Amino acid sequence: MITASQQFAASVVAELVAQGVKNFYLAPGARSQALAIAAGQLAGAGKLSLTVRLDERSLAFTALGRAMSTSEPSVIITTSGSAVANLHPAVLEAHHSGVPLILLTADRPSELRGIGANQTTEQVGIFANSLRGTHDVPAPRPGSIISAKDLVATAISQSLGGAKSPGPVQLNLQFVEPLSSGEPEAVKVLAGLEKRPLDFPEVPEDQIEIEVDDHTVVIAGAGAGPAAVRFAEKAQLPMFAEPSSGARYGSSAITNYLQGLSTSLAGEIRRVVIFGKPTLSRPVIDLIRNSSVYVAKSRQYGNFDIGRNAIASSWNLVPSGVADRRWLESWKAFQPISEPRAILAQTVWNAAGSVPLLFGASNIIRVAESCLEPKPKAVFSSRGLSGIDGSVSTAIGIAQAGSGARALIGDLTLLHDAGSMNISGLPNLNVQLIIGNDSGGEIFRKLEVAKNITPEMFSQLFLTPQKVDIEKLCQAYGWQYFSAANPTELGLAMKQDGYVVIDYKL
Ligand SMILES: Cc1ncc(C[n+]2csc(CCOP(=O)(O)OP(=O)(O)O)c2C)c(N)n1
Repeated sequence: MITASQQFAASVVAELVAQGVKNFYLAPGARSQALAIAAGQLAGAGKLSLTVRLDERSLAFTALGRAMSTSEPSVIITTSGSAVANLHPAVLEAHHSGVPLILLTADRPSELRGIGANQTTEQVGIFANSLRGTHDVPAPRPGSIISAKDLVATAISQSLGGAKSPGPVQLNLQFVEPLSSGEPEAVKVLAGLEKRPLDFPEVPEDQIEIEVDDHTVVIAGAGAGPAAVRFAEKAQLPMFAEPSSGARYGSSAITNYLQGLSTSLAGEIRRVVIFGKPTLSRPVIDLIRNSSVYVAKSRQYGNFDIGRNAIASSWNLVPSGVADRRWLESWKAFQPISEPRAILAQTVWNAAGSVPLLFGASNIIRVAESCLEPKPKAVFSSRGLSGIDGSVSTAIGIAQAGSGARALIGDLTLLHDAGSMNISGLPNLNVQLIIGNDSGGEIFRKLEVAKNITPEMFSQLFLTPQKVDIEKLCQAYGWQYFSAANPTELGLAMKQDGYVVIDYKL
């Protein structure tokens, strides 16, 4: 027997594959069963990569990590109801950091909305303005099955950004009973489809020249990439590159620019040229607010203009002129900071090999900003919203892209996403979670609030000390556990393959 549900689901999934999408993520559920069957059939035939996880929140962050790493859209399949809402944190991060996702959210037919039907809510609009596109697709019924080809083409192109930045797209797919059947085989459906590769939008060719001098610096925030390095090196300018900029390398990169910004040298800066999205430190944001600003537009972050003072922006910036070498050299005078977190960050940063590194959003990436020597590296961090959520899953998704992953995160960041340590159903991957364990949220000590309340209150409301036995957590979820108290022990533990937690006591 062939059902309309299965026929439509098979064509949606097969069209996605035919049009170049490879990475699929599924959480179990009834309403989405036809999509699950189609994805399972194509995975069985080696036509797509399918990852099945129980918790939709973990699932979505895993898909996010894969898409961050590959720049290709990850497809996420869920059932109806709160399952869809569990995608929200990762959808927000994808929206704010320009990462392509395609959500296939199964739904009951629209006539059952608002009358108390089981597991039925307003799935259209649930993500508000965070989507590049939403399509509420009526349930396929015998004799009225819409063509999936154009729907899928639109979803892919919206997720890749078109004129905007890449981001999440929702296909809300209504299904009525019968919800599935064994036929048609999605593999056969795929065989009849025209194949084409993903069509990434071109970066516009517009270009402007920026005059540079001994009062100019380059700021490279998250996602800045090699363009920032090329600009800075050509003009011999100092470059302040955040750890997750993908630009913290080369002769222009400054190790401890934050210290420099606290000296009289800062007063020499009049002009800044920004690549990517800088978020980490107040002195850099203040500098942007108080300078003449030029912005390199980026596919991920669009036209970054935090001070609303950009004089000009363009997709391609070219320097006009060259600064005096002494200007660059004067910024290299500042030594890396030295403290236990810095030693941890340096040991991980300098570890041999080319394993991609994910920084959690807390203290360590801020310390890293002032101590990591320039070095080319694949680095990621969720700087769209700087959430401490989803870091374990994001690392797993990055690892799935092929080279493993190392995440350097705080202990609360680990616990926030501890459920993602459930690796049932996942293949053997090399994922190392390196925990800077200070038993709580030490980052809050840097906030003004720390001075405004008693230590007891501060501890209860902000530090939130934790006493979780991380070793037992690892045992329960099947991760290898290593405790490390110094760089040598850390170095040894980082040589281990598989799912590894390294508990580094700060
Ligand atoms: C989802 C989310 N919730 C809350 C926060 C606020 N927040 C920022 S850092 C932090 C504590 C992090 O603690 P930990 O991971 O142990 O790192 P540490 O500060 O000790 O380095 C919290 C709760 C956030 N960024 N994201």
